[in-house]
Amino acid sequence: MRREPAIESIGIDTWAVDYGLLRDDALLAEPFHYRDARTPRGVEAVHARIPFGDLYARNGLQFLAFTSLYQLAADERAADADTLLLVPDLLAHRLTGARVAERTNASTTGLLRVHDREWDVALAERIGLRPALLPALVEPGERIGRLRPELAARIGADLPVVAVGSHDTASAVVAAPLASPDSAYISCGTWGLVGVELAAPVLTEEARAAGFTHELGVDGRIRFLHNVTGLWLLSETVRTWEAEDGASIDLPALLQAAAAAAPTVLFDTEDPSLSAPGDMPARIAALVRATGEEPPGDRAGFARMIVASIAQAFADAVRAAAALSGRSLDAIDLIGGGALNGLLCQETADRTGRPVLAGPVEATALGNVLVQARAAGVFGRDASLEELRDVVLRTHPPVRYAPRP
Ligand code: LFR
Repeated sequence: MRREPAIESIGIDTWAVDYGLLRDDALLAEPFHYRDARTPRGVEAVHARIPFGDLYARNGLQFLAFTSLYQLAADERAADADTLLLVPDLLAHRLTGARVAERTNASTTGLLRVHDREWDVALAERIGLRPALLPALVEPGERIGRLRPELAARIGADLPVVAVGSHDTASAVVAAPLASPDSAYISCGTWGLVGVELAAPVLTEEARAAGFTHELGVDGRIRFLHNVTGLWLLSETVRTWEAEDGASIDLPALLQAAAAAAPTVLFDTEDPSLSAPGDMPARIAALVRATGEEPPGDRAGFARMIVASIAQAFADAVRAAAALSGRSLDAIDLIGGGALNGLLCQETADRTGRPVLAGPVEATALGNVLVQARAAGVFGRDASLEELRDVVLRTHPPVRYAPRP
């Protein structure tokens, strides 16, 4: 039976690492996006004060130049602020007036200790940040506050804002079915977040060298994963072609043609030249030519090369996740928008030799809503993540892609 009960609460998730700085409740300036050229400026400043190996031992994060602590080290406005709020917390503050830091997303700042999951005050001071900027941490499921009265009046509902896995990837992993402990996940949108769920960190030299991160999940789980460049490469390419054509491109038709195109040369999706917005086809072609190969001359072939290269990077990361965590691998849950890309799912199955279970597509939204529903008592307040995932499996059966020989 379909039921459409009234809205009970609001839960907010967004991408990670980006933040706003407040003074006296007002934003000091528009937040920067992590793909902005400003972002890597702080890397040297931080590493001059604390080498990367020491950082990894404290925060367990893979090196990404846009991790909040590097951004903050290059942000002159931090000196004038009284509060730092990550994007979902900033939105929650606008809605409720409360200033909190939801823990899963806080774990992407680099300023949370991997061992006890509290703010690393000593690290903040060492990189010149006043610890008073860091708000109290809250867990997914905790109430952040109620709508400001003027907002409640405007929409005619006095709703609570409830903390969820406010890092979109944390919410997505809640809705990854993970039917066996040997399941890996790939949360695929702009990025592919490739990994496994763990109960305890794997802070080995090998994990550090392989770029594996320890982001926090809902219910204290650890998202042991590696950021792989995802469909960003395809969407930026399509954006460039659309600008050339002055017309929009039919993506499903392009992917269908790509699936029918001949297998192509691959390129390194992790090349730093591909991370900023811009003319993606030209940059990819330059990378391919630098290896002495020629990129496909038509768009279908080019799209196939992009998708297969992403799938290869996924396969490498899935294997690394299994080896580093000591798991054998029996299936891969590919969740998020990438689950709609049949070519990507099939190529990933082929290149890992494991079945890919695709979906749910709206994993992030589902994971967000499930945590709110649990907080509202829908499943019992102590329902486990496994019980929530069971709901996902029953309501969103995945599409199976078997590996081809
Ligand atoms: C995915 C994501 C990734 C994070 C990147 C930047 O949307 O949140 O998990 O590494 O965006 O925030």
